[in-house]
Amino acid sequence: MNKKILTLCIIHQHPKILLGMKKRGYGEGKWNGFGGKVEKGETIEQGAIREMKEESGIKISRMNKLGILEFIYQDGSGNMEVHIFCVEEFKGSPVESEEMRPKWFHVDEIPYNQMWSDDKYWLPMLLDERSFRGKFVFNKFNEIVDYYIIN
Ligand code: 6OG
Repeated sequence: MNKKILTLCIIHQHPKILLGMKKRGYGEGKWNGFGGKVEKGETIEQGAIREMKEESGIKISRMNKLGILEFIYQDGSGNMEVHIFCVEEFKGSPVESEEMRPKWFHVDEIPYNQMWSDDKYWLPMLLDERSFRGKFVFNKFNEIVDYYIIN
């Protein structure tokens, strides 16, 4: 099965992080970082920068690649490899796009119950600037049935 390569960027300006409410499509109704599919002819980093700009209006100046996660879907809907970046410097301020409604959250008030269920395992590591690698298996109800994460 072919594996899609995607990016996910979280801006961390301690004690706050920027998340976006996904307004449509895959992951609708969840808070998440900004990102999407890497396109043909661009590097993963270029894809991350492009998606961040398209979805939030923010131009990344410095980022740190901290994680790679593999998501396996038992329903066969296509597996993903998601490259996760912590954005440390940027230009501009977040604006709502057709896809995302951005909002700053205090690190003590991250809305894990309205996020993908894998996030609680790795987001604390990203906030500690620890790198990580992992794999999550989801059933057809988008519940985690198996996972590992190492750092
Ligand atoms: P578009 O297909 O809308 O990009 N993504 C996930 N993020 C988290 N935290 N957990 C998951 O668990 C995810 N699956 C996908 C990758 C989709 C965006 O959503 C992320 C992309 O940034 C299953 O362009």
